[in-house]
Amino acid sequence: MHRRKFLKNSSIGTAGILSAPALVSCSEAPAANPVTTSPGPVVVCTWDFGNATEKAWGVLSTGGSALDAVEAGVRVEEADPGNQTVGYGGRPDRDGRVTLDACIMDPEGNCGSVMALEGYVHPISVARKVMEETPHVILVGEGAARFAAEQGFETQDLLTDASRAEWEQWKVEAQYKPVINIENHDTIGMLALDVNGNIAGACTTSGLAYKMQGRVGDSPVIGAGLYLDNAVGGATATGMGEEVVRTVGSFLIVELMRQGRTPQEACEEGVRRIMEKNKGRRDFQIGFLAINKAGETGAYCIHPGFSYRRFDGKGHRNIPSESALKS
Ligand code: SD4
Repeated sequence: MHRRKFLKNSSIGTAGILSAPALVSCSEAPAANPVTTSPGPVVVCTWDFGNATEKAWGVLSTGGSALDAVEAGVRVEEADPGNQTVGYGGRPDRDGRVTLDACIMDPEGNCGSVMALEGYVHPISVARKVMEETPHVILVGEGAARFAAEQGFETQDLLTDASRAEWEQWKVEAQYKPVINIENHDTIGMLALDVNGNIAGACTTSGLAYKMQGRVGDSPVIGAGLYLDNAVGGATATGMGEEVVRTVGSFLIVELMRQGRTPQEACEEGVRRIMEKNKGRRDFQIGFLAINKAGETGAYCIHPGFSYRRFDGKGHRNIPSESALKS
C-alpha cells in the first residue's frame, strides 16, 4: 500500500501527521580537487565501498531510478559482516545490542527513517517502507521492529562472533565507558543521479560502537546525515553524528549549493562550521559528501583519510577527499 492510499484508508486520516573494506587513505597534503563534471547517471558513496557502488550502478545503467539504486547499493554493506559499522556484524552498543539507524529520501522530497532498530539486516528497506507505506517519517525501536515484522522482513541475530569478541574486549579495556574515537567510519551514505536527472539518497549505520543504549546519531536524521533537494543536489555525512546534528550538516550543504557553491565548496564550509563550534577540537571525525544536478561531486573531512567512491559512465573511481584543512 502506498502512502497516498494509506492516508485515504487510515482511520487516523490526516490528524497529526506527519574492518570493513580497506579505507583508502589520502596523504596529509590536500589531494587534487575531487570535483568532477559529468551528467547522470552517477552514484557516489562514502568510503571505499566498491561493491555497493557497483550494485547501484547496475540499477542506474539499466535505466533504473536513483531511489532503487541507493537502496540496492547500501544493502550490500548492510549484509556484509566485514563492515562492522553497518547492518549485520555492526558493533553493538555498550550493552551488547546491535541497534541500526537508516534513512532514505526520494526526488519528491519524501523520506523515511528508522532509529535503533534491532534484529533486521536491512534497516534501509524498512526505512523505505516507512516512507512509502505509512504517513510517518520516523519509526524508532520496538515500534520500528514491529512495523518491520508486519512488512514481512525476517528477523536475524546481527551480533557476529567477531563483533561480540571486540565488544567483550572493549568492556575490559574501556571499563564500560563509551569512547570518543576519530576512527568512527564505514557508515555508508550514498547519493545517486539517475538517467532522468533525479536524485535520491540513503544512509545506514550501526552508529558509534559501544554507544549508550538508545543513542542515535546523524545517519537516520533527515537534514543531518542525509538531505537532498531534487532541484539542487544532495549531501550525506559520516563521522561523529552529534556534531553533524548540531549543524544540520547535510541540509546546510544543500542550501549552500542552492546559493551557488560547488559540492566541494559546500562540503568544506560544512566542515568549517563544525570546526568553528568546536574551537579547534580535533578528537572526532566528520566527512561530508555532496552531488549536484550537473553530476558534480565533492567531499571534505576534518581529518585526512576520507575517501569516496564515484561510479559514472566513465568508470569506477575511488577519489580521495581533499581532507586536510587548509588553514
Ligand atoms: C553516527 N555518523 O552514528 C554515525 C557514525 C559513522 O562511520 O558515521 N560511522 O554518528
